[in-house]
Amino acid sequence: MNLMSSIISNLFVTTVGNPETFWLPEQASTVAQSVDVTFALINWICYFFFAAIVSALVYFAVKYRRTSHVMVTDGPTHNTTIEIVWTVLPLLLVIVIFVVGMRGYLDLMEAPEGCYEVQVTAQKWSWTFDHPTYGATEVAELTVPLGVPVRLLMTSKDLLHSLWIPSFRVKMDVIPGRYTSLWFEATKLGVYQLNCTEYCGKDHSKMLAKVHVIPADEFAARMVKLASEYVDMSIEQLPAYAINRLYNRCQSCHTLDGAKSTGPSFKGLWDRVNAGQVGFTSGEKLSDLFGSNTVYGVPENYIRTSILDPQKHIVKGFLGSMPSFQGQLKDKQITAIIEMFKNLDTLTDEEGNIIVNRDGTPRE
Ligand code: HEC
Ligand SMILES: [Cu+2]
Repeated sequence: MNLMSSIISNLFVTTVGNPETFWLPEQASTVAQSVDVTFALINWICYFFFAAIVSALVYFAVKYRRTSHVMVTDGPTHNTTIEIVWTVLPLLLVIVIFVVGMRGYLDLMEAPEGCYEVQVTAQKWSWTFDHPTYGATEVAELTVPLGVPVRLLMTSKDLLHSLWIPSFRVKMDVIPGRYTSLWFEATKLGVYQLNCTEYCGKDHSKMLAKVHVIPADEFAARMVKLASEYVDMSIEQLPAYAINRLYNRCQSCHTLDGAKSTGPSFKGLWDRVNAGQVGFTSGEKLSDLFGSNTVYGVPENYIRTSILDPQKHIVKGFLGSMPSFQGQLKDKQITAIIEMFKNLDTLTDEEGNIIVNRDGTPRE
C-alpha cells in the first residue's frame, strides 16, 4: 500500500471492519472500532496543532526576525484573552478525548453476560488455552467462534506476561498468583496474531500464538474432536500426533535439530537415554540408575519422570528450569511423546523441520 493512500485512509478509520492502514492492523473485533476512533481523534488533534504551531513559528520567525541593531524592550507582559483561550481550549479537548476514550474503555472492561470462557496459562515461553466446556486444550493456538463474545481468564505460571491481539485491539497483563481477564467478540473469519507484549526473558519474541476465528456452528464439533483426538489412536499414529500437537509445549526450550537451547535437543534423545548416556549435575549417570530392580528398569520411565517431575534429575550443563507437566499431559499423551522420541528421524528432516502432518501424511 502506498504511504499517501494509507495515511489518508487512516484519517477515516471509523467504519467497522476497516482493513489494515499505515498505523493500525485490520479491525477484527467489536471493540476495534471505538479504539480506532479514539486513536484517530487524537491523531487529528495532533496533525492540526502540529500544522498550526509550525506555521505560526515560521511566520513569526520571518516577521520578527532581527532587521536592525536597535534594542526593542517592553513587550506585552500579559494578555487575559489569550491566557483564557489557551487554558479553556485544551481543557475542552482533554474532556472530549476522555469521553470518547472512556466509552470504548468501559466496553473493553465489562464482558457481556454469557461469554464463552477460555482459561489461559502463560509460561516461559508459551501460551496454553484450555476450553473447560469441552475439556480441550490448545497450545500456541486459540480457536474461537465468530460473533460470540469470548472471555479469557488468564494467569501466569512464572512471571509477568501480557496477552495482546492487535487486530482485536485487546491487551492485558498476565500475572502469576492472580487472575486477569479480557473479552472480545471476533467479527471476521480468519487467522490473527497473538503476542506476548511484556518482555519476559530470552525467548520472549517467540512467545506467539495464532487465533483462529471459525464459524460458530462449526465450533462445538471442532472442540469435541480436539478434546479426544488421541484417545482412539493406535500406537503407530501417536508420533505424528505428538510432534504436531504436543511438541509446541516443549518447543521454546527443546530444538529438533540438535542445537542446545534452554534444554537439551530432542534430536538423538532416545538413543542417549536408551544407552544410559545422560549425565546429571549430581554426578550420577543415567546408566547407573538402570537395572532390573530399579524404577528405571525400562528407560521409558526416565522420560516419564523427566516430564512429570523434571527437578528429580537435572541434566548436566542445564538449569532445572523445566516446568512439570503433571496434570497437563494424560498418560496416553506421555506415551505419544515417548513414541515421538523413538521415531524422531521419520518425523523430522536433517535441519529439524517437521515433515509429517498430524494424520501422518507427508507435509509439503
Ligand atoms: C521452560 C523450558 C522447558 C520446557 C517448556 C520443556 N523443557 Fe524439558 N527440559 C528443560 C531443561 C532445562 C532440561 C534439562 C534439565 C533437566 O533435566 O531438568 C529439560 C530436560 C528434559 C528431558 C531430559 C532430557 C535428557 O537429555 O535427559 C526430557 C525428556 C524433557 N525435558 C522433555 C520435555 C518435554 C516432552 C517437554 C514438552 C511437553 C518439555 N521437556 C518442555 C526445559 C524445558
Ligand atoms: Cu511472555
